[in-house]
Amino acid sequence: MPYKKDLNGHFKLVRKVKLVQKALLVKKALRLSFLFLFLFSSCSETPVEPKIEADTPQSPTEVVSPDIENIYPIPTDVQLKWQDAEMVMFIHFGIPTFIESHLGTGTEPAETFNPDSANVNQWVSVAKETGFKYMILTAKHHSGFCLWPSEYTEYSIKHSPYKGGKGDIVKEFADECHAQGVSFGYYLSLWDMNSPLYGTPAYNDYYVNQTKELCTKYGEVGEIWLDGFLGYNSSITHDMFDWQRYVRTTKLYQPRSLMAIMGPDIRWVGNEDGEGSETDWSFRISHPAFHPYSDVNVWQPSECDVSIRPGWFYKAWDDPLVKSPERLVQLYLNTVGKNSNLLLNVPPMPDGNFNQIDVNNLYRFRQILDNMFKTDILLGKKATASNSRSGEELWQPSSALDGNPGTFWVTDPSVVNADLEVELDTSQQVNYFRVEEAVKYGQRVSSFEIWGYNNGKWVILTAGTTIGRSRILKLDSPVEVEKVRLRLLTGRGAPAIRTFSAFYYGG
Ligand code: FUL
Repeated sequence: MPYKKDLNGHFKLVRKVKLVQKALLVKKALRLSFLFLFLFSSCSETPVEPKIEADTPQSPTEVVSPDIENIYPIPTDVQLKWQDAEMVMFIHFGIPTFIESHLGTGTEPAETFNPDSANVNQWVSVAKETGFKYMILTAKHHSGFCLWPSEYTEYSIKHSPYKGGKGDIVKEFADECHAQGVSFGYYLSLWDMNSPLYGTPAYNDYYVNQTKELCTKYGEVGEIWLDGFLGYNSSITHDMFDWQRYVRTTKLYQPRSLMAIMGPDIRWVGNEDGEGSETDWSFRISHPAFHPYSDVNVWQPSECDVSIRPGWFYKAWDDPLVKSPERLVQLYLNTVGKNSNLLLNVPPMPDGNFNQIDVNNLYRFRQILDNMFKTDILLGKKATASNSRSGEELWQPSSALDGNPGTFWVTDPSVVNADLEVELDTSQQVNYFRVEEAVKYGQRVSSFEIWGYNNGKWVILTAGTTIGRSRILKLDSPVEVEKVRLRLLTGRGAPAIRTFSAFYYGG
């Protein structure tokens, strides 16, 4: 019951926040008692060395603004974590790695799959070091060939030369992900060119059995990709598949997994070019195929899949066409900057390694991003707002400028239209803005503007519709500003802004 689960997730969040608040209170009390001890001991004749608690700096996530009202739907804690992760790495590896086509026919012999190794350590390390916290491996792509020794088909790694037929790349990959603290995920293609059952009702059992294998043998699963592509036979249609059963089975064994595309938790953005939408709501009307109720809004954030190469599988002739670091940065801005997650495919070569060009471009991409967002011009600056919710210090404007994603500025419940103004110490050049809503209480803002003040006048610099988990806006050219203003125009309720930041990046 995903709707109920949403609420459960929320209650868990509330409990978590309350626990953190309690812990902070205890910490405060401890500090006070140490102070009291210190004062008391300094009055006595024999000075006692006061035992003062080492001042451990609080990690920013320890401090959170108090709860506000939800504007439904809201994310589960797992969805929120996934959205905050921003980037997922896709690994397409299989029969097409060893042939010319990107699809195969389902009839290539299993021996075709013949990698020297599967350098899972490199895949996961590169992903982790360049900022990808989730990964998805094509356990089975459209050819039907399985990278694990499935009990339900002979078309798998067990009949390939890899490790003399004793190999299991899903296991190697999952183990490495778990060891490095990266979330393990898999893609299990629905379209199966090898299975004689495909297109018959019995295929549902086959698919569910393979789902069970993947959900029970490889530890915790993060994201599962359920591609909606059914192949080119027009007589095979979506209503021939038991989507509800796939969801039930998956959630039974992996209740905290996120089912993407033809699943209830993550939605496809609608293209495979890494292009987010100008207006992106992280929810939509429930889908009758995989939600057990109809006509209600459900939280389902978007994801943009795209390959670092022209195709999904590695082809040596694509080497000169690997996306440049600058193009990867653009993809980040067009996806994460538009309230979506970036799902970037990096396909290993037939020898089981990433190509060095892909690796170099990924590290350079990371370096550019880090430089771009290194210095937040608005961090800790003086801020005022046309309205702020009274009663809590952590709901005030400074909470949007403290670099802490757990705190936010929020207006009174009835105030949707509001300004947040920030004054800089000296005038500064700026060309990027980043705004984030506290979406754990629901997504609210539907239009906003950003203004800049210089030489005695305010001018509008940029504008947008939705904000959501993250919105990044790039100005055509840098401008000099003494003050900036975030103007929230319309929305579904009181705006709750956890981040308002600005950067200058000259490239
Ligand atoms: C598509 C598939 O047809 C492609 O081969 C690829 O796997 C992509 C991620 O999804 O629908």
